[in-house]
Amino acid sequence: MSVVEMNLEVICRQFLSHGRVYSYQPFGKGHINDTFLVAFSSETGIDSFVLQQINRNIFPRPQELMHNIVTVTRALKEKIRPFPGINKQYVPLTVIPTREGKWWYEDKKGRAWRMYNYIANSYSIDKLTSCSQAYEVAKMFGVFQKCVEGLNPEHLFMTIPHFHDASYRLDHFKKVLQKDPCQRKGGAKKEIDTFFEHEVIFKWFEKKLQTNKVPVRITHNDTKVNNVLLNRDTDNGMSVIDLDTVMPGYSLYDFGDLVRTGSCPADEDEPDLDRVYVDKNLYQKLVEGYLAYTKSFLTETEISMFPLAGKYITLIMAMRFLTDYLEGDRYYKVHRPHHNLERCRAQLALVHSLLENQQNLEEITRSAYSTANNS
Ligand code: ADP
Ligand code: GN1
Ligand code: MG
Repeated sequence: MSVVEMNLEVICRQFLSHGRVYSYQPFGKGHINDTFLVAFSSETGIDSFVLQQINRNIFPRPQELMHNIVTVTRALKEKIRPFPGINKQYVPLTVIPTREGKWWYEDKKGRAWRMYNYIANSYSIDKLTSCSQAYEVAKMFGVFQKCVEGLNPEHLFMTIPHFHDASYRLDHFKKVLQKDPCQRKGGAKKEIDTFFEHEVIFKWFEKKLQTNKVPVRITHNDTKVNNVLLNRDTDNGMSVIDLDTVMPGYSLYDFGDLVRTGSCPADEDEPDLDRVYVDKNLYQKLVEGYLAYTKSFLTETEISMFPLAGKYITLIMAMRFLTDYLEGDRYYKVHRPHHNLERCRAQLALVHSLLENQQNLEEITRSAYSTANNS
């Protein structure tokens, strides 16, 4: 569907009263929603907004999704102020209601739209290029965690049930494998075998969550590094975005996805697997940044499981990419043939490197914990 067919003018007017769409462009590199940067002109000048079409195949209940987002964005706005070194740079993501006072708009074709403030002078990156970026990105997700601490996880909806549930994902993967609807499994034999070799990691991690009584918190659940906005001039963290999967979960899911996307200097779909490995310096900065605002309330058990969390989440993500490949690329946006298979291969290469470096990561975590500030 082209942008013109979607009639962005009509959609924007549901949210903004006076003026006209001056320009618009597709925005960002997310795999899930369709995002547009819209410039809207009115008597007061030109203002920019972010308009998103929520992917209803993935989020069938926008009402529940937006309830979660509004709850959390309010908490972020209220609680952000007292933290040292954060309040001046932080620009909270704000949901712009429709003129009727709703949090999202359903058009005549049943498509769901929402609008956010545009966080100007910001950028997001798919892979980190410096230790200071690693620290900033992790710090922002730590701040996020600190701000939502006080909220009751039971007051949020599960926007995607079983999102990081490895047993559920594995079960689905096995069913798809059996059917092989697109006859693609022959080309992914090596990767499929690897999952069966690694099945034990899933079981072990899940058992540890249970036996260690790791607390359920409100978590972001999609802490990939491009879901933090950094300031163009200073590279400081500006905001945490992409709140669609904010729901009850474990802090280890968030730290794990940070490791997956932030400790590797290559893209998540890097075809040259020699470039996919865990950079220990980046890992260290992720631990330090995340702990800067969470050390005071995360349990020692949670922190001791940090080095396992990256492996667990990266393996789940590898399996989700492969499952989608086998199902015919129905979930993730793909940009070339076999893209999901390439993503899976890169993620498995990272799992391999994380396994090889397990002991180093444990040492780094212990030492970063003992020296981390406690804000
Ligand atoms: P997806 O769920 O598809 O990943 P995101 O909400 O992460 O969608 O948005 C995609 C990209 O758009 C982000 O990575 C970021 O670059 C940009 N973006 C999203 N919201 C904003 C905003 N409010 N201000 C500035 N940039 C934004
Ligand atoms: C999707 O929305 P985006 O692009 O930030 C996905 C995440 C995956 C990620 C892999 C709702 O995140 O779970 O980790 O792609 N989001 C959803 O890049 O499935
Ligand atoms: Mg995103």
